[in-house]
Amino acid sequence: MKNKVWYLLGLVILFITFSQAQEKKVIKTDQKTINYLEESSESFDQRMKWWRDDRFGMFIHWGVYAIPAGKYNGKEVKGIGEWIMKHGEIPIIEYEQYAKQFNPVKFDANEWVRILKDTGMKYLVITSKHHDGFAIWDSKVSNYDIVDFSPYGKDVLHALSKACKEQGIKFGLYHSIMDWHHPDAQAYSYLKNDPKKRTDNNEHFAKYLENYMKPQLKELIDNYNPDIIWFDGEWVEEFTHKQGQELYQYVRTLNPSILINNRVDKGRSGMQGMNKEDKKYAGDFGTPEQEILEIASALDWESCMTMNDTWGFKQSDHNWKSTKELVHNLIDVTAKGGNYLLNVGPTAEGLIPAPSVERLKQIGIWLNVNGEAIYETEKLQHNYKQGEHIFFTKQKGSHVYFTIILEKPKERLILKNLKPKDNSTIKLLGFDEPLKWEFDEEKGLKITIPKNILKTWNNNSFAWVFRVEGQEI
Ligand code: FHN
Repeated sequence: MKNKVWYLLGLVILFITFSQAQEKKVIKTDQKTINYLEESSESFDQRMKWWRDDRFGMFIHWGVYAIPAGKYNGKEVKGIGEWIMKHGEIPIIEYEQYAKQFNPVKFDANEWVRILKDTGMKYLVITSKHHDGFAIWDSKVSNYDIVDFSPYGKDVLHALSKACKEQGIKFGLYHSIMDWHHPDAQAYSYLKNDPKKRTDNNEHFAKYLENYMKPQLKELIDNYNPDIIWFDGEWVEEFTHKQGQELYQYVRTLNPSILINNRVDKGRSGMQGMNKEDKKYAGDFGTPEQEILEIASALDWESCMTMNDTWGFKQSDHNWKSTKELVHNLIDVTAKGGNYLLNVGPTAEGLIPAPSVERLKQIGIWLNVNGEAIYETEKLQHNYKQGEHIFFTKQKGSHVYFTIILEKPKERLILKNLKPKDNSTIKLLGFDEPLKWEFDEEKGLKITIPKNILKTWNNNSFAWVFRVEGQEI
């Protein structure tokens, strides 16, 4: 009898072990079968929808480089602030002393997100780790981070991701593939004072990717649930196209709905930012930097720009763009079907510089009146602009068009590519008075702007938007 019981018990244990193994195999097989590099256009469009609709985001370059803020050994260091370790040829051991001073006591995540929201921005992308290798989150993979290595001791990304979630703002992370601090990254051959390049560089870099960068990405995705991973520093020769494709697959496997820029792979052609024609390169959107595409693109793209000349804070950089220029960039990008990622470089204390805050506030006032011409819009099929100072956008899924003029108009505005619906109303956004208009097949659409409206145009008008219901001709 006893043997029978043992025999039955053995059978039960065998069955449980076998079914668990089967289950694991199924999950494993499942993960293996989803090849995210072969995504259907429907699935891609669904994943990109919020990003395309939101249109306008805040880039934040913030890290240890805000401490020297462009100066080293009492001397100005040329170039963008976040490259001071390279441009200043600062030895790692010395740069780490800056990290030991990083104590942004004035940092307030809710205030940053409030400023972003009041600007009319809909998403944020912040440098989790820039090329200098310093992590602004509490990493368990390394102690070279804001909690273990700096006096501040608090997890900035935790606070910021929480504030974004509470205020309905999408949260993105910029993450540098190039790493000047990690010994195996070796790509810090960018720093002249490095030991001579190893011959087995690529093996070391592959180890850094697998044993350091990917584990850090996993903790970022698991703990802060970012909506975007914005890679950068992909140009280092040690990083290969194959690794780029694997990296894309790895991140999407961790979170299938995440968006990833084209700097995850090797397809980007310079600062123009779009992938070389070859479809084989990974990445969901192109990344023109400090420039706007000359013409509209059928691909998704996001132009990232600074407000002055540096991404990371630099105390001597006062070359601020005017709000007018920033608003015109947003309009230009939108009319060509792109997104605009506008940068701020907070100080070492954790404050967004006042000139940036001023401009963001003014942009917010303009978008408060004219945002419907920017958000949830699509580019026109043919003429997204007329001349150099008139742009057009179209409300998604409707026959509503927006004519955006960048300069004070005359009393008669003539448009060549729109035919209003019969008896429809044409308005200037921000004004209630319907405008007189007439349409002639030859001459096009003529809108009359009354003098009492014309005289309200002032230096803070930046651009006017006319709402026209009709069709593109
Ligand atoms: O080297 C970086 C630079 O520091 C900055 O982060 C820009 C912004 O995207 N990207 C690289 C330069 O192309």
